Amino acid sequence: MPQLGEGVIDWGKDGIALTAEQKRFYGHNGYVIVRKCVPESEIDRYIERFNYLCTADRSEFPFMSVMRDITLAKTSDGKDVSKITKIQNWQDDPVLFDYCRYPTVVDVVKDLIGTPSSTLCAMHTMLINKPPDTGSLTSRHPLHQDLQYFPFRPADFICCAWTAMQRINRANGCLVVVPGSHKGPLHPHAYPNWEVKNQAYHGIQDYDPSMPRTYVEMEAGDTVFFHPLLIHGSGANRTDGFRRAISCHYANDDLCRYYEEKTKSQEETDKDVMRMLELKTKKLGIDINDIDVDYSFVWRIRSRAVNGEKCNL
Ligand SMILES: O=C(O)CCC(=O)C(=O)O
Repeated sequence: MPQLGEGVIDWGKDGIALTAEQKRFYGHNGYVIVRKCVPESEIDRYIERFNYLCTADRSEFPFMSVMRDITLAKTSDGKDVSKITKIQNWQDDPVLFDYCRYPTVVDVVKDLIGTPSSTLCAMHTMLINKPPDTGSLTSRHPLHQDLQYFPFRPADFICCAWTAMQRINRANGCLVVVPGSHKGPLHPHAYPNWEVKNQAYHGIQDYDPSMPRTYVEMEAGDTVFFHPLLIHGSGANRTDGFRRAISCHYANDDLCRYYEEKTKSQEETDKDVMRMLELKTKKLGIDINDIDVDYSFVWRIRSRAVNGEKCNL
């Protein structure tokens, strides 16, 4: 029997959205796939909004970050949708935030990290537009654990929802997961030993390649929910089209708290994230070195309750 979320989650009982069997699958494997979780009509709205946000005046969304693939960045005018690989931190965008609040998604997350009355916070929002690989394999995402980036705990009350916005398979770079790896420790991360690499895409250093991997192939609207210690990544996009997915990391606001302790490798990741924030806020005329800002501050200003009112995060 899984021990995750002991005392809060009843793994033997059906939840609001998941059967007991689906919940147990998550407990054993660290992920569960819910097919057709988000309707295509919603996905179409998010795609339309993504296209708008890429070209819009960004001063309306000062904290949203727009990332470009390292090999495409130099060839772009910054607003060319085809060069944008990811938009993050769109928690204040009224259209995209509907994804974080989408009732089926929220119900599944409550089944995995809370109870029907738990307050959930959206901690990190992303829409990933994986570009066709330029030949440098920079469209890959190295194997990593999301907890590496998070200064809040306990890990068992954090969960990511990642929804395919189209058919996603091995050809266009589906997610790859190592089932059961969420039961292990947080491994040391660093930049991978690749010739060219994207900023803040850190990977596990002591990865054991003999661990069996599962390729998560999905159709539009299918959603995979996964634990923040689950080892995962994604392959290169070897097709001519973009591969899109939308995701939100949730934390149970009743049970999670910010946490100061970090490993040496987390200190390096945190520095990278802080450097990115520094560049962003400089453009807004704010020097974060002039104010007393720690790493948890970055997350406090991003987190948004998806139901109820946040008290802790
Ligand atoms: O969508 C992908 O390719 C992987 C995304 C991911 O794992 C991440 O951004 O942490």
